[in-house]
This record gives sequence, structure tokens and C-alpha cells, in this order.
Amino acid sequence: MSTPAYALAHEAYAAIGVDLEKALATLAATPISLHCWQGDDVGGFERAGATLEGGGIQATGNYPGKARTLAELRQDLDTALSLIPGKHRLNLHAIYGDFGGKKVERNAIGPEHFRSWIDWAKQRGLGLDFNPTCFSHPLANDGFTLSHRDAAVRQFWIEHAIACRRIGAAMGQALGTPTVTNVWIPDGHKDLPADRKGPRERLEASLDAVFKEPIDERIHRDAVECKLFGIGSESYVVGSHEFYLGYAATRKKTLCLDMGHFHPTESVADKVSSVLQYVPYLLLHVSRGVRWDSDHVVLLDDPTRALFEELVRGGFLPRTAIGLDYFDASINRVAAWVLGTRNALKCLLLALLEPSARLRELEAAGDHTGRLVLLEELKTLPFAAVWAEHCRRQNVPGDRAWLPTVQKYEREHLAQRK
Ligand code: RNT
Ligand code: ZN
Repeated sequence: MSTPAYALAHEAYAAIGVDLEKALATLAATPISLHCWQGDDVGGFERAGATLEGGGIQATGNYPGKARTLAELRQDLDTALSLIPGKHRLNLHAIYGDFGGKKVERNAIGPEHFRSWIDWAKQRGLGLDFNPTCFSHPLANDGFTLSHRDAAVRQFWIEHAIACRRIGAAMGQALGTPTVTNVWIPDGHKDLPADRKGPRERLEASLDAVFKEPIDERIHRDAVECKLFGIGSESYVVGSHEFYLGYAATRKKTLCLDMGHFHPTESVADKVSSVLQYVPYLLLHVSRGVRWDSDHVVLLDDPTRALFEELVRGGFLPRTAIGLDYFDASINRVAAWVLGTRNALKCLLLALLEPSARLRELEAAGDHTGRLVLLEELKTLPFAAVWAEHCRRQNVPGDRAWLPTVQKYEREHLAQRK
């Protein structure tokens, strides 16, 4: 039974021409890909106790209770997923394979190392996404991988990325929903390079080698992720925005836009309708950079709202894969997953609750005053009642009710991990 608050919200939104039921149906049908790496600060399971090393990104904080094993990570994910409304996806990195305690070189990994993840996802009705791990490795420690000047090092990473595409395809095939395999590399220079061109030429050739084998788009998509700068690559990143935009447009690949990878005043939302004019498909890494690409937990904030508004206004949801990318090690990691995912969903719901036809009419009529007033007044409509109804229908706790579950889980499980 819907609540009286929802009935009132229904009236309020109907009065401005918004169909709540339609919005909730779209919300329920839109998956968010949860990033496995929030659970253990991008450590992975190649070696016990491994931590994120080198390579353009950094996790900060030492909150107790990070997942140390596959079983712990899965248990944490199950807890998080039980507090997030809807059916979602899991985004895995290559270092999270089920290696059974054995050392498997990155260019020798195969679908067999992800069989238990595929079974896990199938049991839960989740899709999987995937990523080569081109960092935390001796052959990545000098800051170059697919664009390395040494052909043997490049070849190693090409083989790793090819292995990852095959794993991604096996996941998509087994689960009946296409896996997006996203290539991000840390390559770049801390200080001013003398040659910006050579590494980019080598990266282009390496990517072409990686993507040589055609894979059916119904089971798998290739994405490439650009970046402005990274930790230790402040002066030059080989895979810049212009580089990958050109690459994705000419090779018909999925472009990944990470909200932390641009100048702080750039709007990622504004890029959506531009890049989708030229690339077939978009992958989003919904994140929050604070002063640098700091990967803070996603908020219900203006940049995230604007991003989802663009997806809805442009009718781009069918051409966009939505993933999260942050790794905060300074707070409860399960809460970080739940809060960030719920916030992304709230931003999507807010966008779905816009009276888009009315706004466009005002704009077409040149009534920019009316457009601004309506946009502002939308902010105080009873959105909370609609969100609460969504949580109720999806059988998960509403706001203020999920955190106690995480706190109990922390006491009973996370706090025992010493
Ligand atoms: C790094 C990229 C990349 C990573 C993950 C772990 O700057 O954002 O997406 O965060 O692959
Ligand atoms: Zn990212």
C-alpha cells in the first residue's frame, strides 16, 4: 500500500504533467554498476594483503574492516546490495579473480578465474562489467603500460587486455547481458615531457592490437577511459580526453567519462550530448573529485544531478552504461557503496521527475524567465515521498533506516577483521 505522502506527491507531480509511475518504472529498470574496488581500497586478490600501488590513482584512509578475501568481499557486497533499491551490476577488475592462492600472470588470466564470480552474479540476477588492471604490477611501476617505449612491456599489457576482453565476453555470454570492459591505463609523466606524440602513437597501435578480435556487441562492449592528470602523471597523460574521443569516434568504441577526470570547473554533463553525437555508446564513472581526482563518495549534488538530467533529457539512457568509481578508505566501505549508489539513483529519479515537455515549451517560446522559475521550483516538490515509495516497492529500507543495518554488520563482521 502506497503511503498518504506518496498520494500527495502523485497529485503535486501530476499538476505539472509528470507521471510518477512511468518515472519509477524507468528507475527500476536502470542498473548501476557497483565498483568492486570500493570494498578493499583497490587491493584485489592476486596476493594476500595487497594494496594499491603506483600508477596514477590513490586510495586514502585506514578505516578498519576492509575485505581481505573473496568471501569477505562478496559478503560485504551482498550486504550493500540488500540496502540498494533495484537490480544492479558488479564491476570487477582483473586483480579480483578467483586465483585459488596461485600466482597467475596477468597475461595468462582466463574466464576460469572468474567462473565463481559469474556463478555468484547469476544466482543474484546481476550483470557483470570488467576492467584490465594496468597498475599495481612490476611492469607498470615506471608509469607506462600500453604506451611503453619497450615493445616487450607493451606486448605484455596488450596480452593482458586481450585476455580481459575474452573474460568480459564470457561474462556477457553467461549472464545474457553485455559486459562493458573498460580500458584505463595510468601512462603519463610527472614532469614535462619532451615527446607527447610518441606515446600516443604507441597507444593507438596497442589499442588496435587489443581490439583486433571482433566480439559480438550483444555480449560485450569495449570502453576507453580518458583522464586529464593523475598522481605522478601531473604534467602529461597519454590517454587524454581528445585522444580517446578521437579513438572512440573512429573505432566506434564506448567512451568512458569519469567525473573526476577533467578540470574542476568543466561540466561532464555538458559533454554527454556532444560525445554521443559521434560515439555509439557512453560509459560513465560517476564519482566526485575534490580538488583533484580524489574519488570521494557520490553525493546528491549539482554536478551529479546535471549529469543524469542530460541522460534523461537527451533520451540517452539506452546508450549509456552507468558505473560508479570512487574508493574512500576513510569511512565504512559498505556504507560508502550504499550511500553513493543510492545518491546516483536519487539523481536519476530527480531527472525522471522533470516536466520535460513543459520546460521545452517554455524554452521554444523564448520564455527563459518561466524556464528558470520552473527549474527552481522543482527543487522543492515532494521528491522524498517518491524515493521512499521506490525503496518500499523494492523492499529495501528507506533513508535513515539502512545505516543501522550497516552498523550492525560492522559490529558483527567488519570489526572482527584484524
Ligand atoms: C583511474 C580511473 C579508473 C580506476 C579504476 C580502478 O583514474 O578512474 O577507472 O579508478 O579502474
Ligand atoms: Zn574511472
